[in-house]
Amino acid sequence: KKIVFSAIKPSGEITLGNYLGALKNWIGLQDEYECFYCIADLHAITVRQEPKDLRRRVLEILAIYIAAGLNHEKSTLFVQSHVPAHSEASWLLTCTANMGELSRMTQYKDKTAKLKENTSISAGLFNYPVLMAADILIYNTNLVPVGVDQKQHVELARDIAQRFNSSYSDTFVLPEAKVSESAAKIMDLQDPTKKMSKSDDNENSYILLLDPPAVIRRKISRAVTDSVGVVNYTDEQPGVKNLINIVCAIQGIKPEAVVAQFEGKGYKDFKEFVAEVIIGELEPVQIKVKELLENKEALAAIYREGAQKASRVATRTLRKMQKKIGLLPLE
Ligand code: AQP
Repeated sequence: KKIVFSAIKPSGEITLGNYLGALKNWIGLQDEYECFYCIADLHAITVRQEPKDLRRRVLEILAIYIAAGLNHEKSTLFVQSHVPAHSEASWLLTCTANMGELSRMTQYKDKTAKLKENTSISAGLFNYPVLMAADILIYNTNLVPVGVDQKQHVELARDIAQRFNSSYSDTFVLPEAKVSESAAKIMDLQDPTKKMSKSDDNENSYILLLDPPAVIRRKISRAVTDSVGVVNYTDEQPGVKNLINIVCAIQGIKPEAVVAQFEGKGYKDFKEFVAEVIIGELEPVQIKVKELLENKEALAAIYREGAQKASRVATRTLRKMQKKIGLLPLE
């Protein structure tokens, strides 16, 4: 079986963007591939997190994974920091990556550009793509299902793998990004020229997976559109286009079908429809999340088992890397 790896970082609550761009697409891969789905807590701490929020969110995200349809008997569900091989492999790959390629990563440039002047930037934020390369490579991953914003990082992982393979000898499988079409990039509801992000300061800019129906209705009704007043699927109307994309990603239909449905109708009707589509998708997941969070021991059993399964594979690759580099084995 080919191998799939993907992760979400608990740097905020999961958004509709994370769900449609990533998680929803992971579910269908479980039968065909051997899947490793991780909660990337080490990635979240590249910017400061409140310790108790971070702990709560990791468990919540595990519950969301399961509620959305990931099955721990088919896939390996685990927490990144529970598998030390990620950090160890990351250092080894830090010595393979170079400053130039890391400086060219657009996510790093965007994130640092947003920081206020004189805010110190952690070296972790700069090194983030190397840790991500380690995440992917230690499982011999073939496919990485991600949103389009992460495509560049997967390509970097591939470059680093290739370099390691040619400096030592064939070690890593070369991974490929798998980007879903309609949900590749869900945009910010307040500024549809930038992507929806969980760490945005303005809560109206995103829908959270756990937002109650009333909040979803309110946020969608406030979503920025335009003065055209007609539901069209075009770059000239990025706000409307984004709402159409959301519907398409949820219902698996084409934009033209949504446009046809709203011919002769205004944005109010359209937005009410979009909100109900989102609620219809998220409500059943929310109910299951609540149930799962009532039994924390059962969740702990799942992440413990996941860590064991992941560690077996990851440690094997790590040992291979150490040996090729020339580190003296302990045993
Ligand atoms: N707006 C989006 N549309 C489609 N896919 C998205 N993803 C993120 N935002 C969108 C995909 O979600 C997965 C998990 O992302 P992540 O948590 O690892 O990091 P991120 O891409 O940096 O996500 P955020 O929400 O923007 O987090 P912050 O604000 O903390 O940086 C990835 O597959 C990503 O492509």
